[in-house]
Amino acid sequence: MSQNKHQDSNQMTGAAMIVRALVDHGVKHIFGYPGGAVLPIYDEIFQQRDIEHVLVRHEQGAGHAAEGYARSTGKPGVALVTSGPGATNMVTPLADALMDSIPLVCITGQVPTHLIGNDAFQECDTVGITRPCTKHNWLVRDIKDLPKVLHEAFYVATSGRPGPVVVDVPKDLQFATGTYTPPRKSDVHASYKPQIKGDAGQIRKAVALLLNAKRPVIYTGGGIINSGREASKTLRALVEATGFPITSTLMGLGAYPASGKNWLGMLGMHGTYEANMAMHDCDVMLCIGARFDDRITGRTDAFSPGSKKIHIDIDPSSINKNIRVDVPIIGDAGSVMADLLQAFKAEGKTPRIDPWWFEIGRWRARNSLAYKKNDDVILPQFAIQRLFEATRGRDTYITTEVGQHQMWAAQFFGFDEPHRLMTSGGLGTMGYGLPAALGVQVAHRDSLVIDIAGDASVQMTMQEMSTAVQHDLPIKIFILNNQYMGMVRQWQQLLHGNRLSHSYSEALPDFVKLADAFGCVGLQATSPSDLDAAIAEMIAVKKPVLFDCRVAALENCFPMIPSGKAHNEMLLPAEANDDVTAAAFAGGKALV
Ligand SMILES: Cc1cc2nc3c(=O)[nH]c(=O)nc-3n(C[C@H](O)[C@H](O)[C@H](O)COP(=O)(O)OP(=O)(O)OC[C@H]3O[C@@H](n4cnc5c(N)ncnc54)[C@H](O)[C@@H]3O)c2cc1C
Ligand SMILES: Cc1ncc(C[n+]2csc(CCOP(=O)(O)OP(=O)(O)O)c2C)c(N)n1
Repeated sequence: MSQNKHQDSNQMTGAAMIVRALVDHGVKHIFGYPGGAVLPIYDEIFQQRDIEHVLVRHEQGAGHAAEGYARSTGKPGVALVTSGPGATNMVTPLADALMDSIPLVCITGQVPTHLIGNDAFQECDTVGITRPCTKHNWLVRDIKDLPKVLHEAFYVATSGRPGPVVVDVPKDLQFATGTYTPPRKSDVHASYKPQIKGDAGQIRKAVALLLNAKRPVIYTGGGIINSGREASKTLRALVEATGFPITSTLMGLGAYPASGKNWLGMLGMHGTYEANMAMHDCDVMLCIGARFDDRITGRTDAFSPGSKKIHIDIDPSSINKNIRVDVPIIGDAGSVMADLLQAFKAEGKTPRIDPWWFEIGRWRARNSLAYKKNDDVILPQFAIQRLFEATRGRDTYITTEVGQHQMWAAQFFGFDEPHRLMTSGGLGTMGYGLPAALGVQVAHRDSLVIDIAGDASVQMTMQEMSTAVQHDLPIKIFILNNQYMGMVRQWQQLLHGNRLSHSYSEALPDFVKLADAFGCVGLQATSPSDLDAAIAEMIAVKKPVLFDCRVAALENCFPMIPSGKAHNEMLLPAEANDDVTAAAFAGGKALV
C-alpha cells in the first residue's frame, strides 16, 4: 500500500482529487458510510494512509461525529456519504451545524451526470434538499471544476460565520481523469469576504457607552468559541479590565470560566436568576458573538427595556435580526474585543459599579439553582455535580443530548475552558451527543469524553456504540435515566394540565445488558451512596461505557422562564415546586 499513490502527479481521477484535496487541507479524519455512488472514493481511501476513516452505523452519526470533532478542535469536520438515503440521512446534522455555526464539509456521491433527473437508483436532489440547511452547496458537473470547488468548500465552511457545506459529486466524475490544482489563495470565493476587523468609529462609540455605564453586563455566545482560543483569553482580559459582570449562552459556556469571580451563570430560559435579572435591569449590554435567540430574549417587547445595546458579530445578518441594537460592530469577536480592550484601557478610567454588584449580590442570594437534598433517590442535579467533582483536574470533554439533562449539565458542570462542551443548541437534536462524543474522542484520543444523556435521546443514535467498539473509542455515556422524556413531561405538566401524553418511556432497554451486547461495559447506580464509586469505575474503565444512572422520575429543571414571558417573570425552584410538582406527583407515573 503506497503512502499516497497520486502524490507525484497532478493527473488523476475525480475520486483521487477528493482524497488529495482533503490531505492538502490538513484533514486527518473523516466520518462516513459507503454506498454505490461513492465507491470510487472509498477505493481511493483504501489505498492511502494519510486519512483515517471512521465507519459509523448511520449517516446521521457521521454528521454529528464530524460536528463534535469540529467544535472540540476548531478545525472543520468532514463527512462522506452516498447518494439518495445517505444524503437524506445527513440532513439533520447539516441543519444542526447551520444553526450552531459549526464548520462541516460533507461530500456526497451522486448518480452519474447523464442519469440526473431520471429518477435513477438512489437519486435525490441533494443540492435542492440541502440548500436551506447549508451555508453553501455545489453540484459538480465537470471534472475541471472539482479541485476549485473542493478548495472553495473548505474556505466557505471555515471563514466568517462557520457552517456546513455540501459538495455533490456524480459517480462518473469520480471515475473521470483531470488535472488537480492544489489550494491557492486565489481560490477564495470571489464575493464572500467576511469582515474581520471592527470599525474604529463604532468601537469608540462602544467604549464611550461602557465608560459611562452604571449597570453594565457582558452577554457572550458561541461566536467567541468560533473565534478561537485567543478570543477567550481576550474576553477574560476584557472582564478583568472593566470589572463588569458576565453571562453566556449555552453555546458560549467556557469562554469565561465558570469559576471566575465575575461569572453570573448561564442566562436564558434555564439560566440563573442573577444572569437574567442583570440582563433585564442593565443600562449597557455588551453582546459578543451571540444572536439574541428566543431562549435568551423571552418576550422581545419586554427584553432589557432600558439598556443601550452593543452587538459584536461577524455576520451582518445577525444584527437587528431579533433585537434592535444601538451600536452594531461587524467583525470577528477576538479581533474586535482586542481593539475594544485597547481603546478602553487607553481612557485610563474604570466605571464605578459597586451599587450594581450589590444588587447582583441580592439576586445571587436567591440561590436559584438550589434543590432539595435527597438521601434515597439520586437527583439529576446531584448526579451532574458528582460527575463534575470526579472529573475536576482531568482533561475532560462533555457532549450532551437534548432535554432536562442538557440544561442540568449547563447549570451544574462548571466549564472553565472553551471547546469543552459540545451540545445541540439551535436545532436541539436528540441523538446528537453520542456520535458527537465519538468525533471528540477521535480528535482527543487520551482525553476523557462523556456524553451526558437522557434515556430517550440516547436511543436515537445508540447504534453508534458499535462504532465506538470498532474504533476503540472509550466514550462514556452517562444516562440520567428518569424513564421519561423529562423535558416534554415538564412542559406537559406546566403548560398542558399535567396530561402526560406519550412522554413516558415504556419498554426501556436494560442499558447494562445492552452495553454487554455491544461489547462495551455497562454500569448502574440506583442510590446516592452508590454514585461516586460507580462514576470512579466508569472513568477508570478503558472501554466505551453505558452508565445507567437511575434518577428521580419527576424532577423539574428550574429556574425557568415560561415561553413568552419576560426575564423578570421567571419561575424559581421553590415558587414552582409548591404549586406544580405536587400536581405532577398526583397525576404522573412516579417510578422512583
Ligand atoms: C432544550 C433546550 C433549552 C435551551 N435553553 C437555553 C437557555 O436556557 N439558555 C441558553 O443560553 N440557551 C439555551 N438553549 C440554546 C439556544 O436554543 C441557542 O442555541 C443558544 O442560546 C444560541 O446561542 P448563541 O446566541 O451564543 O448563538 P450561536 O448559535 O452560537 O451563534 C453565534 C453567533 O455568533 C456569531 N459568530 C460566529 N462566529 C463569530 C466570530 N468569529 N466572531 C463574532 N461573531 C461570530 C454568529 O453570527 C451568531 O450570531 C437551549 C437549547 C435547548 C435544546
Ligand atoms: C429529534 C428530536 N425529536 C424530538 C425532540 C423534542 N424533545 C425535546 S426534549 C425531549 C425529551 C428528551 O428526553 P430524554 O432524552 O430522556 O431527556 P430528559 O429530558 O429526560 O433529560 C424531546 C422529545 C427533539 N428535541 N429532538
